[in-house]
Amino acid sequence: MADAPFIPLEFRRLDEDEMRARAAAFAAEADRRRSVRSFSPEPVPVEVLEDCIRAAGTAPSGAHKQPWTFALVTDPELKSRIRAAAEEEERANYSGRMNDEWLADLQPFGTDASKPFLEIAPALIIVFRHAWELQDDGGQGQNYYTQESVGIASGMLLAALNAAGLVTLTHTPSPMGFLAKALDRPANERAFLLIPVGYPADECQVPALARKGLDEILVRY
Ligand code: IYR
Repeated sequence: MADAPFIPLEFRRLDEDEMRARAAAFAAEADRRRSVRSFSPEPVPVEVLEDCIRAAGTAPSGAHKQPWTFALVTDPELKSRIRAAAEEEERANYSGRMNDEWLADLQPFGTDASKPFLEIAPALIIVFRHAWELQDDGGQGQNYYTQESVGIASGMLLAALNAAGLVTLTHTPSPMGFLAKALDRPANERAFLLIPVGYPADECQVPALARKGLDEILVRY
């Protein structure tokens, strides 16, 4: 038997009309989210970011180990250092580490090794994955399904930030080992995603993309 105490589930049953309305509204709001690379420097309310991180931290995780840390960076000097280190990796990526097919696939997005948004965006959230559990006595414990757990938490974070009226980019200037170093994270933490957050620049443009329709992503049995 489980030795964790069990408590009654708090569950609010919605009537069907409300379910339909909420599901449709959430889908429409998710569909308005776009990855943004052109940010306004305008600061964002820190409480909003904290609530979004709070929401991310409710994600399910393997054995409820909650194997994540969210580093919130607003310090301009630290953002500059992160930009410089990220651009160094990206220069190596764009000039050899990414193959021709990869570069061709990125062509429509017009990306290159220059990452000014890392300095311009008012906040960066770096999501760290705990590859193993650092115990209070310094020992190493096991974590489980950390990619899945941190992936879910990151998705919830992006959805929460979108719902709060902010824009984001999921950025992966790989390899991202420089982030644990720059932020002095403990030995068990691996950078998983770097998420610039803010408002879009006035002149912000995004690629004209089409999303797959439901018929292309849903198989029914
Ligand atoms: N990390 C690089 C390259 C890049 C890769 C993929 I896959 C993208 O969807 C976008 C960019 C960069 O951020 O430029």
